[in-house]
Amino acid sequence: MIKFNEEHLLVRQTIREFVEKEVAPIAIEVDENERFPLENFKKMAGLNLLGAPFPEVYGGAGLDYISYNIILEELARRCASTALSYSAHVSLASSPIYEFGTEEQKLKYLVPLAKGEVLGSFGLSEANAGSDASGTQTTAAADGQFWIINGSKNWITNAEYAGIFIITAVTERSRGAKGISSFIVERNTPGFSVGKKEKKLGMRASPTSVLHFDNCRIPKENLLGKLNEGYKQFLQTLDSGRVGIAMQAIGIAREALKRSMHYAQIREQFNQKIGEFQGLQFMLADMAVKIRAAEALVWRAIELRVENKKYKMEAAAAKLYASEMAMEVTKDAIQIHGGNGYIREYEVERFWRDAKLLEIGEGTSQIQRVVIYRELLKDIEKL
Ligand code: COS
Repeated sequence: MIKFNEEHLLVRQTIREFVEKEVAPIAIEVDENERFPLENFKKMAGLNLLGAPFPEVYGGAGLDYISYNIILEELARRCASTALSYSAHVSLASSPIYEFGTEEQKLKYLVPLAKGEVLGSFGLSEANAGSDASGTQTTAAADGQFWIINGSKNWITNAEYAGIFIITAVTERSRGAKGISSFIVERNTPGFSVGKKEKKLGMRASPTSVLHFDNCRIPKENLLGKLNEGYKQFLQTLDSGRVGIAMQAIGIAREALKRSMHYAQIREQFNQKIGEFQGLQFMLADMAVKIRAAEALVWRAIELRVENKKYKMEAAAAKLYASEMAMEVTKDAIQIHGGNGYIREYEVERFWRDAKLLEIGEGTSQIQRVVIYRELLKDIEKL
């Protein structure tokens, strides 16, 4: 089990104070207006959080993966939209450049991302390539010193505000998933445009848009990693991203439990605090147990990743269990708050709306079960 060191405790305290002071007060408003809280990101850049897990030489804060996940959890407690956009920036857009980029690409693209001078976005999914990400239709054709990209991407977090995009495209159709590559696209590239912003159930302050590529010409050197290895790269990126999604689920659920505990101590019905009814005590106890079970799974996945061990199954298990747990816990939080739980002022209905995304993004619950089963098959003898 992971033991937090002084740095981790300091990170949690610092981010918690920041979130209480800056993020929490606008959380209701940004959800209501479906407004991206750019000010949160500017302030986080000031605290050097936008490149938290990357080395200082690339503009990062040099924190470890544990601290990064602590930041995510604390952000998600008060504004899950901010946490989601933050994780898309760090884990989905910046990490692939750090993991697979050349030194030149790191200096040119990772440094401004990590310093928070520009926001990052990751374009993988398409209208007909969601769970089946190998079904990518977007193409990248070599043309002298350029790649010419054509196609579109759907449900892309941060696109409206991002300046740097990591995208996937087919470079050799006949090779199927082994013919997909990753590319870095700058926002102002001719032929590239960000389309309509989607209206969503939850995570409403985290912008989601469509990307269009119409003979978009990018320099040859913007291929990210090796040719035709894009599929493998993003599966690796998603393993880590799924841990972050699980962490956000825990953040949301912990806040839902805290609100519910407080509410049960003040709300009176039948001449007593509702928390004195054993029915409610059981609900609250169950919520706490589920959160602890999710925490055990998530921190186990983090521990394995930190130790450079295989963690694909643990990441999928953590994501699956924690996101479903967050849906159950936030549903019960609404129930405990009764009529007040159903109105926006008390926020728990937002927690539930936000939690739903976590069962879908970075691989649905069904895909996580597929991944878990396949990992089990590989190692039946060890069961
Ligand atoms: N590190 C290194 N390599 C990895 C890896 C990792 N963490 N994870 C996978 N790979 C490699 C595999 O080893 C395999 O390599 P070889 O081809 O050399 O054997 C390759 O990547 C492909 O992996 P796999 O065979 O498991 O891929 P599948 O096509 O069978 O995967 C599923 C199928 C459905 C599991 C996969 O497409 C998936 O996760 N889909 C969901 C996509 C998703 O989450 N979309 C939402 C995006 S929101 S940003």
